[in-house]
Amino acid sequence: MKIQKYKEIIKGQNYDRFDEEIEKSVKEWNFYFKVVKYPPSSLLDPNLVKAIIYIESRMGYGADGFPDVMQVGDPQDDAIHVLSNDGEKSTEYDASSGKLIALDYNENVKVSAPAGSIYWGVRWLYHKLQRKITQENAAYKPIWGSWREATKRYGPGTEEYVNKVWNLYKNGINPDGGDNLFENKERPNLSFPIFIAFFSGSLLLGALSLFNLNSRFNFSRVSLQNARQKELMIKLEQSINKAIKQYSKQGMSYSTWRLFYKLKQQCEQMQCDSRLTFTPHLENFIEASKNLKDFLTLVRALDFVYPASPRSFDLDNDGEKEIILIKTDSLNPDEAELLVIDQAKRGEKFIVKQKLANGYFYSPDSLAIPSESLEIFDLTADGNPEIILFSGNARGGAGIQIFQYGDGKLREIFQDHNLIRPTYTFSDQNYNKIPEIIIRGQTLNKQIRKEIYEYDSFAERFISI
Ligand SMILES: [Ca+2]
Ligand SMILES: [Ca+2]
Ligand SMILES: [Ca+2]
Repeated sequence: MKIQKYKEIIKGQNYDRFDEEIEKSVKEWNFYFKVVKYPPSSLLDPNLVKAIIYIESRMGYGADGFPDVMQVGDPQDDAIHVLSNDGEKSTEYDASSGKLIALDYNENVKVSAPAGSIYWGVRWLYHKLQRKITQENAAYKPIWGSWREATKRYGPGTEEYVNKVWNLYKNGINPDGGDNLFENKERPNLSFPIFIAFFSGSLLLGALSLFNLNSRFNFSRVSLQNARQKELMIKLEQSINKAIKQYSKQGMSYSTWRLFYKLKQQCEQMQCDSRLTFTPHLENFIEASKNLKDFLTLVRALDFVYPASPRSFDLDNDGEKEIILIKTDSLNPDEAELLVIDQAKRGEKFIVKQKLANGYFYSPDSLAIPSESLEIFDLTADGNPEIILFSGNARGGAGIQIFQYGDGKLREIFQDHNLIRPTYTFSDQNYNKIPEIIIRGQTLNKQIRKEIYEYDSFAERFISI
C-alpha cells in the first residue's frame, strides 16, 4: 500500500523520512492481528500512523520530537510502563487470541531510535483499538473499537488532538494552519479488499516476521493459559461465592475473615491478579456486608480496591457516613466507576454508581504518585462536600471530574481535560469564600496555560474567571 507523500513546507524538513519504518511496523503488527482468533474488522492504515507522528513530533523536527518520534516512550506517561510491564503500572492484557495475554514486552521496548518508537507506538495504538475485553468463565474475547477512538485513546485524550490527526490523515490539513501537507491531493484511495489482498500477498513475509516476533518477545507468559489453570480458576470462583454466602449470613467473624484471607492466599498461589479476580465481585461483597465496618475489613483482607482506598464521609449532611470508592476494571483499563454506598437506613444499603470519563488515575499534580486520586471537600461553599476525581487516559495526565451526592443520586457538576499534564490547586485568591480551581498545564503545542474556574451559585455551575 502506498504511503501518502507530504510536502516540504519548511525547507530542509523531509516529512517522508520515516515512510519505510512506518510501512514495516504497520505490516508486522497488521499481520500479527490478522491471524489471531478475533481479528479487528479493519487493519491499520500506515497513513494514520504517519499523521499521528506528524502531530506528535512534527515528524521528529519538533521540540523533544527526536528520536521518540511517536512519543510512546515518555516515562511520565503510562504507555511505556504498560508495554514493558515494569511494575510501575498495572498489567494490561490482549485478548485477541481468546486467551488473556499480558502486555509484557519487557526490555525489548526501546524508543532510542525512530524505528523503535514507531514499532512500539503502533503496538500501543493496536492496544488502544481494543476497547473492551469480555469474559465468560475463563474464556476471553476482545471488543474492537474504531481507529478514530483508538487515536483518541493513543493521544492525550482530547477531541482537539483527534481532530488534528484526522484532518491531516484524511485531507492533508496542516495542523498549524499553513499549506495543505499532501503532495498530491488525489491520495490513492485503497479500499479494504485491495488492502487485504496486499496482505495475503505478503503472507510469507508476514509469517517470517511473526516467527521473529515470537522468538524476540516473551509471549509465553500467558495468564490462565492451560486447562488446569482454567479449572483452578473456576474452583476459586466457586470458593468466592461460597465465602460470600457465609459472610452474608454470619457477618465478619474471625472464621469468615480467615475464609477470605485463604482466598487471597489461594489466588496468590495460582499467581492470579487479585484485582482481576475480586473486583468483579465488589457489588456482591457490598450487598452481603451487614455494615460498613465489615465491608472495610473485607476490603482490607482481600486488598484489592484501587487506586484510592475507600473513604468514608457524610456527603449529604444527614449524619450518616457514606463510603466512597473507585472501582476499576483490570481487563478494561479505560473504564472505571465511582461508587457511593449510602447506608442511611439501618440494614439497608444503596450502591450508587457513576461511570467515569477515564480509567487511569492520577494525583492533583499529574506527575505525582497517584495516591490522591479521590479528594472530598466543599468546592461550592454550600457546606456539602463534593467528590473530586483526577483521572485521564494513559497519556496526558490528570483530567478533573467533580460530583455532588444528594437524595441518593450522584450528579457530575464539572469536568475538564483540556490541558496536558496539568496541576490543580484550590485556593480562594479573590477572598469571596468560594475556592477557585486553578489548572496549570500545556496545550497540544506545548504552550503553558492557566485556567481558573469558580462556582457561581446563581448559574449553578463552575464558570471560567
Ligand atoms: Ca450521609
Ligand atoms: Ca458543596
Ligand atoms: Ca474565590
